[in-house]
Amino acid sequence: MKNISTEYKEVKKSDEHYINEIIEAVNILDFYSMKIAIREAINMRIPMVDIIKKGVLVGLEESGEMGLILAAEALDGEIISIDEEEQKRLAKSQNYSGKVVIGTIRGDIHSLGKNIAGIIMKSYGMDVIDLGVDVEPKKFEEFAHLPEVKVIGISFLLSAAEPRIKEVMSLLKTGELKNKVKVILGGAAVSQEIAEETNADAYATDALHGVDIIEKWLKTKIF
Ligand code: B12
Repeated sequence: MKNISTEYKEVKKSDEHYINEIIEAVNILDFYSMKIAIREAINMRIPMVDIIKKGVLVGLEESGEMGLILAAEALDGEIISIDEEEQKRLAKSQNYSGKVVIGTIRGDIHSLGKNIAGIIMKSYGMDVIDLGVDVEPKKFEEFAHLPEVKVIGISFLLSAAEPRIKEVMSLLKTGELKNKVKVILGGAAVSQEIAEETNADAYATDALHGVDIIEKWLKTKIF
């Protein structure tokens, strides 16, 4: 008969096996193997944060931008197919007070980075409302008024959409919303300069960086 510690080691060993399959698939840029490996890891109930941090992100160290695009598609496709309850079970159990609203700015239809950021936020146990792509500035404002919303995360890949970012910021940084919500920008068009020009509270160099910033905001309850 196995004792508990042996069983525990066996579970850990098999987790590692599934994580290695993800790393390997991302390394060799094999999209279908990525999907299968991610799906198997999900079926094994491996926490989402481990699938991403120990699997996908480690694999990406070798495979560059094409790997990022493929892995983002693969993750996105697999996560979307599991229901909200299961997603919550796979997330870190954290108690954050406040919801995060994300969306890609009006005029911009790039979705992969925003989706990955959303998946990582959910894997941390954050409550996320995803408004999709091509989101009107007014819509961000409308959601910012919801009592539980504390953070607005805007994805922004097309430089031409900068005036829309300024429009959102002028709606969110005035009146009662000024001290109610924090705004973080993410995506390829974002830089320190853009964050300063638009008056955003922060910008993310990548999704994990963004989630760290949001986690600090939600934990320190500075609202
Ligand atoms: C894939 C892609 C597309 C796909 C998008 C598919 C999809 N469903 O998203 C398609 C083919 C549709 C597309 C279309 C276009 N594209 Co395009 N596209 C890209 C490409 C190659 C990769 C983007 C991507 O998905 N990366 C992978 C993801 C995972 O990375 P990411 O978006 O950077 O996100 C990461 C972080 O930034 C962060 N993040 C992102 N959002 C957020 C949000 C928050 C809140 C947080 C915290 C973090 C966060 O998290 C992610 C993980 O770390 C980039 C090149 C590049 N270097 O970015 C060009 C690029 C963005 N595209 C570009 C252009 C010009 C276009 C088109 C106008 C082309 C055309 N002439 O039609 C159209 C735009 C149409 C429109 N109205 O939006 C330009 C933009 C240039 C600029 N500075 O304005 C780029 C930079 C290519 C280039 N070098 O010229 N594109």
